[in-house]
Amino acid sequence: MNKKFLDLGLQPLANRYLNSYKKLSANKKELYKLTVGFNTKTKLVSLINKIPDKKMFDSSYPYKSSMSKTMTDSFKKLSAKIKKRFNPKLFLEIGSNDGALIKNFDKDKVICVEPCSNLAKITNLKGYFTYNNYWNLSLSNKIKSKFNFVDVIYSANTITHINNLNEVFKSITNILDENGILIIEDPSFLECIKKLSYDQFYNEHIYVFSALSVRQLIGKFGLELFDIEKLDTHGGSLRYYIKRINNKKIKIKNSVSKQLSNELKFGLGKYLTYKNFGISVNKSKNNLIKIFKKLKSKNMKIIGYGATAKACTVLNYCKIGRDIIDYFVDTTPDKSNKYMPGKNIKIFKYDRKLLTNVDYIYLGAWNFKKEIFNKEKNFIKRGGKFITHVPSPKII
Ligand code: JHZ
Repeated sequence: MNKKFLDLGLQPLANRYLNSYKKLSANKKELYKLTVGFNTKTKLVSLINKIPDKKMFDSSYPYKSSMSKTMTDSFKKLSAKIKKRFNPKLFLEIGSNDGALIKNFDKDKVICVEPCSNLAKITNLKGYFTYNNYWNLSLSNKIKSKFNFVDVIYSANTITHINNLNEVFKSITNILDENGILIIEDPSFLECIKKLSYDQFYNEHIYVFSALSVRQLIGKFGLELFDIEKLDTHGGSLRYYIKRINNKKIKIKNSVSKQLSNELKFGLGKYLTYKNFGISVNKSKNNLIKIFKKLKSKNMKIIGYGATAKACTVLNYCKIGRDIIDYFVDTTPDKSNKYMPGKNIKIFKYDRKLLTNVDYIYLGAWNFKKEIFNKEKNFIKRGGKFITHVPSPKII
């Protein structure tokens, strides 16, 4: 049974940056309920109100994985690891975005799948064979008829964006070699709860996985976990290594039982833990608002750094608007000169000059804190401060 534990109010679609200033009243039709539930049987955390994928992933999807050095470094390391550990003859990436990972592989050994045509175009132009498609059974059959079987399938921050998980895994097992490996990587609900990072919830994140829920989910398809890696990326993620249950050649590592027992110890099997998370989120909201109001009462100039999908949730949930944050800066070209959904705060292409005379910066991309602090040493040196809501609202 799916039991609601979090209500983030009415929210616009994240990653739908507005081309011009729009009054919220004119925008009401484009707001959707954002509530989150926990399935007590499957242990899966999911949005209650789901948005059709065609409304989210199309020809103008702005997010590009290669916009941060942290991510490109992480993908470089991972590709070396995959080559060494599994030596794939044919590697398939589901949700290849702008090719941040596959650029580390030989072109003739890679198949990409990407539903956003603007992104699929990038990898196709670079010479990587890319299907501009959603991941589903009909595509899987198409790939099977052309390539037969694939020995390594990888997907980061994509599976959790697809509503029909049964079709996702059916389509994977349809083409995965009998000794093949599936690797998926997504934010960890355990980290989300520890960091109180409720901004992991927005329309695109239909699910936030735990090892507990992934184990249940894949078991139905004759798959099992054989290794789990903890990652710092995207606020704390898990990389799940999966094989067919029938494949006895690969040993199951201790990392699997360790993660599962940590999650159980933390209470991820019980609804009460989720309910308490919901209560803490509400407190976090009130504390963040207090910080902003206090600073504004002293006429401080505040801007946002990283016009993330996550920030969209925070701004709309906490009702933080243009009266508090003057503008956002972001390096992504497709976000430049647009406005934050729902709150109409302007986004400028990142330029260090935009940080002059700024007193406080709200970290929209708190998951890249290290990289950003490194880049903004001068701002910090001259006494500039950052505001974050993770793990609790504070000035740093
Ligand atoms: P970032 C997106 O979420 C959407 P977002 C998606 N649904 C998902 O799952 C994750 O990504 C993976 C900018 N930036 O990665 C670049 C700077 O301006 O936290 C990005 O716009 N300067 C697919 O949007 C944003 O911040 C910098 O120095 O929450 C980061 O977005 C750095 C490091 C980043 O994902």
